[in-house]
Amino acid sequence: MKTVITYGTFDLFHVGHVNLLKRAKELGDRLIVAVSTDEFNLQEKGKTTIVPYEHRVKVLESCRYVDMVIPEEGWAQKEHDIQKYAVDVFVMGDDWLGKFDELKSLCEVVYFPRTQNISSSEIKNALSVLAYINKELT
Ligand code: C2G
Repeated sequence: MKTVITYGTFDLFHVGHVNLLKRAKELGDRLIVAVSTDEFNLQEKGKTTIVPYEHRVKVLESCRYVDMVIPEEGWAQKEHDIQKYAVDVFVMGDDWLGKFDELKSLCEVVYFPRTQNISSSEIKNALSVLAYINKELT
């Protein structure tokens, strides 16, 4: 069985995430997704999410391309995960191009092109503009 793994926040789940997960699953038989915990996002990425960790896990578990969801609690867990789950392929979007090449000694590393014109932060910004307009109009 060929195992693929990818990591991310997956806040405000959108088509860019779906495209990545679909492509990742097409590389193997089993796709594991490591979802950043709220603590990891805040402490290590300096970002807060709209959707809490538990809900982001449930959304990913409902995705047809995802076979297993595990927590991402730190930058350094990837090597351990690759060995623990006998991972064959590590996948990320190309906004991370080259950042995880050290994992090439453990498994194949693939960076897929990001889906253009969609991101969780763009959705967040749009929502805050709408909330502002709504507040001004009422
Ligand atoms: N992605 C994409 N196209 C988009 C948006 C995101 O292909 N329009 C990809 C990203 O490249 C990433 C995955 O979807 O591979 C998840 O994106 P994020 O939730 O933004 O992940 P990030 O916060 O970058 O966390 O250890 C790795 C980090 O946890 C990655």
